Amino acid sequence: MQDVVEKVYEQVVARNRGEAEFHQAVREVLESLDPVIAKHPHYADNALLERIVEPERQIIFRVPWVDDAGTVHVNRGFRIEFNSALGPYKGGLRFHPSVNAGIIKFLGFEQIFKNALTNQGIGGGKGGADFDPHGRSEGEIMRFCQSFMTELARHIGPATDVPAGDIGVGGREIGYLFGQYKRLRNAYDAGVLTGKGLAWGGSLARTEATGYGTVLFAASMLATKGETLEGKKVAVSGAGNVAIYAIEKAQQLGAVPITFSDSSGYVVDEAGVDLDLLKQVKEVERGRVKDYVERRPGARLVTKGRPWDVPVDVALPCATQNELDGDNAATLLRGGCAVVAEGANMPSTPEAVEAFQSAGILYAPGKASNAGGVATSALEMEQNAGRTRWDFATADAKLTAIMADIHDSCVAAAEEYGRPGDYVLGANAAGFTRVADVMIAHGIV
Ligand code: NDP
Ligand code: 2IT
Repeated sequence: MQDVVEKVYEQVVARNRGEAEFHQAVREVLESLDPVIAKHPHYADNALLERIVEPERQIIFRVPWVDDAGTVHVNRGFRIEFNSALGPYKGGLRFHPSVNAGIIKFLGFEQIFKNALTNQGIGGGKGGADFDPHGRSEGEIMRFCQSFMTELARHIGPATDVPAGDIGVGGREIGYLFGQYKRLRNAYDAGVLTGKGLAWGGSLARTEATGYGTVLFAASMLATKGETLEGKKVAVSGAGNVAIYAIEKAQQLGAVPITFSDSSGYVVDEAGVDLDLLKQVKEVERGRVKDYVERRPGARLVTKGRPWDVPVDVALPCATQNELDGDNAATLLRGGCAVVAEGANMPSTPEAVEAFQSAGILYAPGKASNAGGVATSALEMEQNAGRTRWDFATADAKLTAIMADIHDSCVAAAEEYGRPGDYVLGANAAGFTRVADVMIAHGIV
């Protein structure tokens, strides 16, 4: 990294001690900025880089709640309002026991550039809690969401900060969060949250959007080589919202997804994933991947290793950060994998990214390839503001156009800065310059 950029990184490490994921996300963006700053040195003026790595506001709060047995629990809630240059803070809420300030900061930081890539006037933020929803009853989930929103409500609003889902937060949780927000504010501000139910302000295609967008991005990358997804074997990790709809879109485009996973292991189904069964197990029954294997002859559950051990043409990591390391990348490459599109946020470690890039395969970082979710959230906000509702085809066509535009912006920026085909540089440079130009226009704030 150039000196000016390296200094910013060192400051981030010193000021945010122990927050390894945040350091990792910042480093990846700053490394991409070398050619950008070399060409346009004014982006380093007026401490712009120092400002962009510092959240505008960090809210940390107590979330007390009572379980079914009457025991009181205390979790920690977060909302990091990172950057509002382009619009209201926008980004999901994650409920997972691993949540801490560093994880929410890394997610919020990524979100700034991802949201800029969508070109929809949304700033970057993220939130969540170190609450583990696994094994909790419906009543416990509802009371937790109500307590979480009791504090969060004072910080958010349709023009201020608009949360949505992420790991552990889906349509059910957004419902409980919205119900409590409405009650506290006495206002039906539909645009305060996205990922809502279709009967109360949600958008068609939002549920599918992240997974669909990830696969559309993979297809766009392949198209630059004159290829398609038809007949390609695909490894998917995760079995949640993003993974399920990545599998659906991959199948629609003629590919054959053969794996998925959760924290108990991964499933290999060489005949191709039975999507109806997977949805039944995961969306309806909220079960584990073993429940799929028990009902699907030929499928097997593997409890050691990762889906990346299975030879495939395409890998779609759709579970969580750093779930694909350098060894996994080497295994994938040996097995013939030539395309990686990230549905999760930062699923590939720096060593894995380095391996993909030196092998010259098509590799898309999550902030580009998984932007379809937040893009469709912005479409939901647009419908809410207009008190209108589009049909599926309309929302889906807009999502498809946005993903194509993000792909082309990455390609153009990678070329502009001298590294054609480098989607990491392309995504970071295109996202950064959009945010930086507006921060300059707004003065030192
Ligand atoms: P879900 O909660 O719906 O699903 C998460 C899946 O990943 C589950 O199968 C879960 O298994 C697995 N998983 C989560 N954490 C771990 C872990 N530490 N180790 C192993 N498996 C794990 O979340 P989403 O599908 O919404 O999110 C998946 C990824 O996509 C995240 O990185 C998220 O940030 C990203 N993303 C999500 C968007 C969205 O619109 N929802 C938009 C853009 C990115 P288990 O149940 O066993 O924990
Ligand atoms: O990581 C992400 O982009 C999300 N979890 C979706 C955010 C949103 O506001 O829809």
